[in-house]
Amino acid sequence: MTQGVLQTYHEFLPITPATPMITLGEGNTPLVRSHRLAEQLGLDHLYFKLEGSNPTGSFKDRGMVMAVANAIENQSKTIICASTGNTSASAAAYGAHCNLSTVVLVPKGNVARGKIAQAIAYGANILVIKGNFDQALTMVRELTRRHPIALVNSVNPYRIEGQKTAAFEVADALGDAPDFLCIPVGNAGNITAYWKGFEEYQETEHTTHSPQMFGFQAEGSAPIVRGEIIENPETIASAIRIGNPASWKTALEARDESGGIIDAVTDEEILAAYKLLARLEGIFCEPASAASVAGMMKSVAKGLIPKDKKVVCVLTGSGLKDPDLANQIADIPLRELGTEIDDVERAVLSM
Ligand code: AN7
Repeated sequence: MTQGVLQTYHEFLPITPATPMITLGEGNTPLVRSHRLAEQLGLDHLYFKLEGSNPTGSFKDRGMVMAVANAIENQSKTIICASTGNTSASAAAYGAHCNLSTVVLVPKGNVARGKIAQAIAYGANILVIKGNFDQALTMVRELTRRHPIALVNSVNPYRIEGQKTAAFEVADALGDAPDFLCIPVGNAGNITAYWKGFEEYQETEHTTHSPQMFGFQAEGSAPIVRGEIIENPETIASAIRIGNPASWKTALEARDESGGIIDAVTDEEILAAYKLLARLEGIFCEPASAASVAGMMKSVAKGLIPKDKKVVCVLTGSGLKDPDLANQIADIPLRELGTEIDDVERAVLSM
């Protein structure tokens, strides 16, 4: 039976005798060695952490299971979040699993269709906000100050605690920490969580060092890179379309304490990486996730990542979340044929 992250890493988590040990099978995701992309780039040790393999298709489940367990421990009956999509899908799933009422605020027109479908399927109360993620987050923070509703965005420290387990898994799989950890940055909870995990693993002598943290924002939504709040963030990677990250300060700490960088990648670079991953590696991630690979490629080209180092790119969510995008940018024509074997044979042989 699957253990889940609460059981597996309980000694590192804020678990008490009253914490319900819930799980939907989150964590224990694959760390896949790059095959063709590494060869193309001349990298000796490139790996992908496939967080799309979590129960709702993103890394959010690691933090959500901890935050929801804590909400139950605190006798909450309702959980709430603002979301660019994945947090709402995850909250809705764990809310359903634990018989909580789940409320999600999502920005109108900028959430991938698969993520909305998940929130609907799991039975969440969905409020579509005529505003962006940052405005929705401000509202849920205020609402949870006014009412006894549990906030399950990553401003909730239990989310960070759960999400740091991904760093443990990476280190466990490699036998030590990698040299570089490339990760997309939106609200900056995940880079904060990975850094906390790597630091704790080094302190407890599970690893000998911690990686340089390389975080990547989308060019049109890069407040940390620019050093200022972006009022109207834009990017095709809707998951990281965030202009005022809640964990800004701890992202800078992760960068500076690890000797890393936080840089921006363009939508074109994100889409190029998204296609390469699918076509060269057989890995279909969502565009926000591809930002880590786009950033890794940029950093290799700049000489910031030496080719003999161990590099892990975190692929935060599944490509199936956003089927519209895959179809929009498709450059492989679909060919319609009848049931004449000769026609089909000709088509097959002409490929
Ligand atoms: C696939 O779901 O913010 O830097 O509301 O869905 O920890 O915010 C999602 C973020 C990267 C960025 N990749 O992580 C939300 C939300 C994917 C994501 C990020 C998100 P953070």
